[in-house]
Amino acid sequence: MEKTFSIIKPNAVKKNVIGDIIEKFETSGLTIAAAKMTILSKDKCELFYAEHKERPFFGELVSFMTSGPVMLLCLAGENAVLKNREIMGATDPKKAAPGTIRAKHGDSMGENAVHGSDSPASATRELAIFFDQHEICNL
Ligand code: 3AN
Repeated sequence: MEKTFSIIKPNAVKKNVIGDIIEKFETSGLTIAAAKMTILSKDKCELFYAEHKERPFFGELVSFMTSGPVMLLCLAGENAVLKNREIMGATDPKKAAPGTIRAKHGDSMGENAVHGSDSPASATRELAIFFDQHEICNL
């Protein structure tokens, strides 16, 4: 059973669509192994997005991601990383395939409703930033 990391971003939480997004995960074969509502600290958010530090949108990205509550999730399932990337859709909601979470709930490149790890190695790194090992259920 593979695990991946997901964030339901502040714009999606504000729109009250957490339930709709979780339903999409569950009906696509992913199971919630951990969940946490929180507001990200600037420090943890910058650590999480460290690879984008030099990008022009970094400041805007951190300020948006710390602007309100988010839901942090560990999703488990067969090929969870790839499956979650498919369910999310492309980074730009305008280019995301119909039926994907970003096509439905994304507002822009930055405010694109969800994050999902891009590889099993990223999933391990990202989960370790936000969850203690005992907080993740082995399903
Ligand atoms: P993805 O989340 O689809 O893997 P990345 O890794 O290229 O996309 O980008 C990480 C995050 O940075 C994205 N989720 C998005 O919120 C933000 N981002 C990427 N490109 C832009 C951009 N041109 N303007 C604003 N934010 C961006």
